[in-house]
Amino acid sequence: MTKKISLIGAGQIGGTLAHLIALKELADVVLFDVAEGVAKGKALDIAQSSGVSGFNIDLKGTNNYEDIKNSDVIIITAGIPRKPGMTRDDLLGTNLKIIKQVAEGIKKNSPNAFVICITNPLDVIVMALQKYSGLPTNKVVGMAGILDTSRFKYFLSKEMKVPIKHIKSLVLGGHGDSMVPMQNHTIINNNTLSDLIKEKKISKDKLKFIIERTKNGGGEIGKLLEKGSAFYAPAASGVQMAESYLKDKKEELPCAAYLNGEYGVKNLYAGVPVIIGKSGVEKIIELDLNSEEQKNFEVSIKAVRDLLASAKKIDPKLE
Ligand code: TXD
Repeated sequence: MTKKISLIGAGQIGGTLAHLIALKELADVVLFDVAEGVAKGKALDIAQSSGVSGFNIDLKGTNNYEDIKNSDVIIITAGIPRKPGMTRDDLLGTNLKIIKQVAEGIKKNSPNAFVICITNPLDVIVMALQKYSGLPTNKVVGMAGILDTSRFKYFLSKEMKVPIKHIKSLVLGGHGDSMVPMQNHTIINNNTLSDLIKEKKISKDKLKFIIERTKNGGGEIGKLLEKGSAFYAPAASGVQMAESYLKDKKEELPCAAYLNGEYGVKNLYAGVPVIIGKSGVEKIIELDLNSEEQKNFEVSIKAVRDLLASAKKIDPKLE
């Protein structure tokens, strides 16, 4: 039977998600947005490309939550994106209100779906989504680590002149400024990044520059675009998570997942490697961190906790 993916938010990322899902024939697509015309217009436009691309799935645009009934996967991008100069955290108040409505729509219409949240500020919004919806924590997950890792891999591949497929990497922690690239878990042509630094194949300064550029990856694009923020790479990252779930691929992917003691963290969403298969988040992979990675991870966790405290001030129900 054809699977169903509902996309809540039909903006830049939502539209790109719909197109990628269609091209891969991953599932039928429902595009939901409060801006009804945008959802319907994009669904129709993509559907009309099937004559050229040859895909055979249904696409529907809507502003009615009943249309998301019985979704296998729901991907949320509803919210306002960053404007130049804004931090992800500036988005908190508005996006919390939006996510509450979305959570209620999902709870009522499609409580068995695997839900992937993309809306920023990611770690706190995904936590709020899980609390507001009451869905099990293994079925609510956030997308950020795949994107941060992909950006890191891209910059490394350009610097080291190595095809990106020959690079394996992992970025841990919160999305953006507090992410933690893992040097011992970054493998370039069978060598760890730590070894490559020792062998002077890449200088510490170059690596520092790449890490900073990765952390600021979204900001750099936002500045160039002037309006809106990155959407191609974020959408590709969301699709990888949906595909691993729908096809039970059990891929190991860095995602914002609910920690209940893992990494010494309780009752918080943070970016860690997880296995995604037919049961959702099937396992959290606990890596050995060296002291510097541990320190950076703790800074990252503190940033998420601080922002969560601000969220709780806005809505005490998040306690
Ligand atoms: O790594 C990551 N997680 C991210 C996250 C990478 C890039 C961008 N990231 C965030 O995704 C960004 O900061 C935003 O919070 C979301 C969505 O980004 P996008 O670029 O797609 O934003 P758009 O184009 O403004 O689209 C948002 C849509 C828009 O069409 C609104 O009408 C709609 O959300 N919207 C709603 N839909 C449903 N329900 C409600 N309440 C609603 N409010 C706005």
